[in-house]
Amino acid sequence: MNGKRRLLTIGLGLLMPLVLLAQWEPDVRLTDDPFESRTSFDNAWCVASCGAIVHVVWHDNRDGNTEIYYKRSTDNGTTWEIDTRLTMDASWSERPSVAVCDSIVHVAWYDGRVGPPGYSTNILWIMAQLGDRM
Ligand SMILES: [Ca+2]
Repeated sequence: MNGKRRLLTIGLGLLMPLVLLAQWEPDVRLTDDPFESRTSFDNAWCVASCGAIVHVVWHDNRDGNTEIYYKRSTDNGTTWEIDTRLTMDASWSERPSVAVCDSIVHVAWYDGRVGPPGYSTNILWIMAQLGDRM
């Protein structure tokens, strides 16, 4: 066994107990409307956190067509603020992803509002400062 392989084996051996000992908290229901709520199909980042602040984005059609929604917790998910609708357009808005850097939150999604109706998919983006209501 060469030196790098031995070091990797030792590193994995040290990390494995930490992974096995991870304690997951109970499930928390974040949406409560009669329509389907979905995160992105392609496993994009639908959750981002910075410190104790956790941001979640998803899409659902509670308002008659798919829209992007956002929810935030400022206490590591113990409590959650109300849902915030980020898009207000009659065309579909789906598959959001979220990123956070310091106090800036970025949300991108794909949307049918630009281009020929029903045929065009475009990427839209929005940002907010922490503390702002999105
Ligand atoms: Ca829409």
